[in-house]
Amino acid sequence: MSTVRLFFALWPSTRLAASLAGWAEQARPLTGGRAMRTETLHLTLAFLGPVDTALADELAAATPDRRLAPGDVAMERYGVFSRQRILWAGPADTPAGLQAAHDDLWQWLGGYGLAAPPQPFRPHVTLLRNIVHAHPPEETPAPLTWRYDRMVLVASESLTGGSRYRVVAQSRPRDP
Ligand code: 2AM
Repeated sequence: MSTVRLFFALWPSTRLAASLAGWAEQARPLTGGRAMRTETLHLTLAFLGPVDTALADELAAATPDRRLAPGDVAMERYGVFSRQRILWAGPADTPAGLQAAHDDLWQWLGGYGLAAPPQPFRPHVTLLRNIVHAHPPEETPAPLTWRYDRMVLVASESLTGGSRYRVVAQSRPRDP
């Protein structure tokens, strides 16, 4: 059986990604670690893991009609996941709209036999991996507002030294 590793994510505009890369740059002298490439920065809504390619095709075909209610999420703090040695940027609290988008998405995915992870949703953008000093820097850059109106379905291919991401589908924005 052939599989593909999939996840749904919010993808930042080029401009927002550049600002987030600035957050990574500010933190790196304090935490160490390896910066994610700017064009790969994202906020995961649902990590599906390896999925049979037939199901992946079905999900990609259905994604355009999974319209998201538009919303925003603040990038306002650094955080670390010390076990994974990750430094991230994200909101102080999960916005209700984003939580609802996450919950709706998993409810829909449940119809395909996929189950949400038991851990609560922690929206974040991974900025640095393999950090050495697992404490978030005290000084935070100016907060950013991320306005989103769609999500993307991404295939992740493992390569030596990282992952390559391929956007395979995206949801249509809602009509104004
Ligand atoms: P991370 O950045 O915190 O590692 C692709 O791997 C995306 O899915 C990343 O944003 C990653 O989050 C997220 N993800 C969530 N759960 C994962 C898991 N169990 N394994 C790999 N990636 C996971």
